[in-house]
Amino acid sequence: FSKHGIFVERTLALVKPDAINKADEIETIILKHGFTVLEKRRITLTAEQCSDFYSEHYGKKFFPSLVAFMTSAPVVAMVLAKENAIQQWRDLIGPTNSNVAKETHPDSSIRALFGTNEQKNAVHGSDSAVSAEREIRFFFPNCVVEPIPTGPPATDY
Ligand code: RTP
Ligand code: MG
Repeated sequence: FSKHGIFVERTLALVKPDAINKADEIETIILKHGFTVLEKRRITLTAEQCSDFYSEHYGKKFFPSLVAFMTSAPVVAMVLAKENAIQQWRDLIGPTNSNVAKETHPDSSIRALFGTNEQKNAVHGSDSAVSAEREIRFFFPNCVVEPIPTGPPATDY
């Protein structure tokens, strides 16, 4: 909370290349779950941009394949706002591996509904407040980071 009003948490969502043709359908689900889409852009990542975005995974066995996948077609990046948005969005997308998601959350998980396997899993979600801030800035460098004031401007006495 801030003196300016209620802080509504924000997170970064990506529709990944394997689900790019389902981006509108996925956005409809996002809105149905009470998120607000504050920002949206469609972009084809370069290998350099993707390596930077997923730098926490640099050196892992799946990294080269992840970069090839994520640069194979456009992604849709969105800033989502909602109370507890980071955890709420991670809950809605489900487990990383879409095959696991299909076992555990067959009807509700976006990764179960639109993904294929441990790599082609349809969507991304920031995993912490620090990641969310970094990832929002990555795609939307001009995005306002302060809480949005609600009500009349504060008066100083
Ligand atoms: P994301 O960052 O995309 O939201 O996914 P996540 O937190 O659930 O999973 P993370 O461990 O951060 O992995 C990032 C993405 O790398 C691909 N991946 N491939 N064993 C594999 O082949 C493997 N493991 C992960 C997935 O696309 C995963 O979402
Ligand atoms: Mg991750």
